Amino acid sequence: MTILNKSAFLLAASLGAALIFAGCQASSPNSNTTVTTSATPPGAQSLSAIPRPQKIADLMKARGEQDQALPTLKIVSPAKDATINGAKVEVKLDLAGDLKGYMPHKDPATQKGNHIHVILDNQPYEAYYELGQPFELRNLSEGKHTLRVFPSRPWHESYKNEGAFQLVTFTVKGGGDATKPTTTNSGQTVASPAKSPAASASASAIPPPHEGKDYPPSQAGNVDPAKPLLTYSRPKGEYKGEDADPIMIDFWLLNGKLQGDGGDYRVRYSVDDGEAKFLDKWEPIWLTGWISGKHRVKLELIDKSGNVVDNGGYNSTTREITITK
Ligand SMILES: [Cu+2]
Repeated sequence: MTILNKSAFLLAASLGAALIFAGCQASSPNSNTTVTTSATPPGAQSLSAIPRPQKIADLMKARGEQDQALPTLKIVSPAKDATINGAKVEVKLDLAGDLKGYMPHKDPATQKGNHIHVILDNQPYEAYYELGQPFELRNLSEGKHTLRVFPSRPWHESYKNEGAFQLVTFTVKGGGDATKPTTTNSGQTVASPAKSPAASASASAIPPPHEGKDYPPSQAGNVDPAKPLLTYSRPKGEYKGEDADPIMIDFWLLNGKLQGDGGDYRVRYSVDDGEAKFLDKWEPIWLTGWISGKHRVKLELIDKSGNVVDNGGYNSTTREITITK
């Protein structure tokens, strides 16, 4: 930067700051009278990307070398193209690679920790913490399904190294029952149609339930694992309080490079069907400016011509999230 450019930049920056400051000052005395004529409609949301939050940078520092780990996964069960009788499928994974201390586990005190993102078909991921026990995919509908897995950090940012992501297709014969009770992620029954008093009395003697999830019906997309595949990971579910701003967008990209990484592809995202924005590097971003309520986040893999890359429908995914500030 030349000296002239630098001073022009500084001048522009200070002018900008002065304008913002002046704006604040000017608006406050009349705020009582101008509030109803404001140009901003109530509930409008303006999002902007910010650098990795300090909170997360601090977490990384506290983890030693873990963020430089190169964890790899192997799906031991279900086997590729397996046919499984019954609605329950056990997921068993082998974790290997250069782990540098990386190990999935939920800390009972904080309810946080390294975990695996487990994705059935194109449903929102489930978190899987204790790999010593299988993760149960329960109440699966009959037919073909896909399973995708990849390792994640406590703040849900995925590991993006070669071998971290795995996908298998399998088939369920004799599917699940939509009238089954709903269970939580840890497998505890939330609402059961019948429970005997004896079962409750001996509850403390029952070993803790496996991690798992009762799934609503879904089918596999017609996915070609050799073609570019975008896997939506975050955001999902509910965000409350200090977790509600900023919110991270993160994804897994298989068989393709983004333009900023020397490839041909782009990831297009939009929130609440608003203006489309592009991600040209495979890394998470953090968006700030969310307002309370339900929001739709859409992530798509786009080719050079600006079209969504077809791969079984998975390359265009929309999730609804709920924010409570
Ligand atoms: Cu996660």
